[in-house]
Amino acid sequence: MQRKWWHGKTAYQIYPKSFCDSDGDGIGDIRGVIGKLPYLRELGVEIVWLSPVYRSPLADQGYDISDYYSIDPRFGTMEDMDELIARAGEMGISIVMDLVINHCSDEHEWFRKACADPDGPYGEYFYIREWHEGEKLPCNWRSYFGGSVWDLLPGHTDRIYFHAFHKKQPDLNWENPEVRAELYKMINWWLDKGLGGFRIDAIINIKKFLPFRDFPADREDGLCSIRRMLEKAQGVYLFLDEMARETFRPHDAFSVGEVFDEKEEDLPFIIGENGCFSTMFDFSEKHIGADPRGWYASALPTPEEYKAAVFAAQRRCAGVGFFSNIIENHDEPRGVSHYLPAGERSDAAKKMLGGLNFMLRGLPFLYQGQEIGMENTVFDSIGDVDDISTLDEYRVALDAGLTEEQALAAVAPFSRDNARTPFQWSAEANAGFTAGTPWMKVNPNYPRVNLADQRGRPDSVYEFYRSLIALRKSPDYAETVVYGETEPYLPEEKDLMAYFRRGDRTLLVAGNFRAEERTMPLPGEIGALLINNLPELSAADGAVRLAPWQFLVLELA
Ligand code: TEU
Repeated sequence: MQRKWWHGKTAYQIYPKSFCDSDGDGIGDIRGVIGKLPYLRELGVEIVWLSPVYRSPLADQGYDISDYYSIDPRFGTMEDMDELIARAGEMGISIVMDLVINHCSDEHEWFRKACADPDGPYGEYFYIREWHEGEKLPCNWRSYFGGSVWDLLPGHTDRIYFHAFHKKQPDLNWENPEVRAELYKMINWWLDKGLGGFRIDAIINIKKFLPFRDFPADREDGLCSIRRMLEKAQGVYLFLDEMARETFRPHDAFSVGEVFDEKEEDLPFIIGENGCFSTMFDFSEKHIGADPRGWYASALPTPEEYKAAVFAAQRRCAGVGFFSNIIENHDEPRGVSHYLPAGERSDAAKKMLGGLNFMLRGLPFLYQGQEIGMENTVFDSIGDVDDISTLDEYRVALDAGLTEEQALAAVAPFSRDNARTPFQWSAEANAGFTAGTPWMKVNPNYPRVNLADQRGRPDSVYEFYRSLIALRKSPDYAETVVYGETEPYLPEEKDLMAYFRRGDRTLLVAGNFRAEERTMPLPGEIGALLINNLPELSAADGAVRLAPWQFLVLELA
């Protein structure tokens, strides 16, 4: 496998709105990130992905861009952004921005021009169709945030436009070469500034299954999940390969795709040696327990399901490329609340889950707050919810007959807002996030879970993550930790997740995924104990006793 500059690094996602507020307006900003660069260096991360900070009405928190060439004033200025890229660079940190190019905002100039003259050139930038009251829509696909993908074109009664996500996020027409050229120009403009690369949003959606047509309805609304069309659409990799050729490759830029539902045979085109992206997120765990009826009917993953999904993903990418491994992001609940049994919030369990994920082959991506064990938040009422996706799922739950109280309780564990509460820096007011009023309520657990309490405390979740990152970088072990193959160990043992990493050394990674002690036979002599999330190790007679939630990285002799 050809070595790349980013392979051995640890990546970190920042959700700028909730990271650090430098000016007291209650909204995190770029200057807040600049102020925390020394923190990020102390943690040891070297690639930092910022969720969108471009100019935006923030209908979907910045995933609705109205100007790709400017920074939203709420986040700062272009000078701030340039300074962030430069200062991070001096510290050995590459800044990666979000690339939201499946759609733009309905407030983008292109869409405004399309509305003003749908038959003119900008009409071709979007999917606009003629339609008259009472007529059937071109297709019955349900948008990700609920309702039809079609809406009336603003200012018109006889035109409609397509949006896979919110109606304020009209899809760009990638079939139009002019659109692609405009987007590539913009990408290169950013890369020329010295940006490390991009995380590419919702990218699998850019190829539509055309001409538009219906699929069998899967809910009572008569619509069908838009994922049905993704299964049929062919040729997305032609677009992506062109984009890579025109932008990422000449810059040797890092790119991580938000790719869902990929087919196994497509993996080499996506993340292989000449793939269109450097890497893509492994989302296979995200769909465990998902019910087509909606969040209200979905179940949380069990440890066995989690383990099976992770091992299957490791098998799929072996010999092909690197997945980016996560337990959470800004679209998901907190990993420790999602993958650990309900109510389990011990530091040991949090470290075990983080360690099992971090030590997999691939690029570890931490999400802000994961390193201190941040948990899902509490919603006292639906009024506490900001996220459009959660509001939609709440409505779906009500439509299914749940009471308001039941609906809130049912969607809360899946809410994207769980990950979007402000970072918990300290036990001071607003968790030290802002001197003003935070745009979103701070998780009430911040006096218990915060960075100030954990920094320098050797048994904290934070110091545990630092030791994982240090191991990944250590000259003696990097080769194996980064490039070693993954081989499951005793995969049929219930609630034990263990695997080898085989490189120039052999490591055994093991986590006891339950609140009871157990014994695990050892496949060889222990050469060295590299990581232990508990103070003791008890090994004798070719076996090791694992305390509840114990996590170990052992080097075998
Ligand atoms: O997400 C794309 C996506 O398909 C899902 O993660 C989806 O947002 C989620 O399942 C809904 O609950 C990306 C971004 O990560 C997300 O924040 C944006 O809302 C979305 O694209 C639109 O840009």
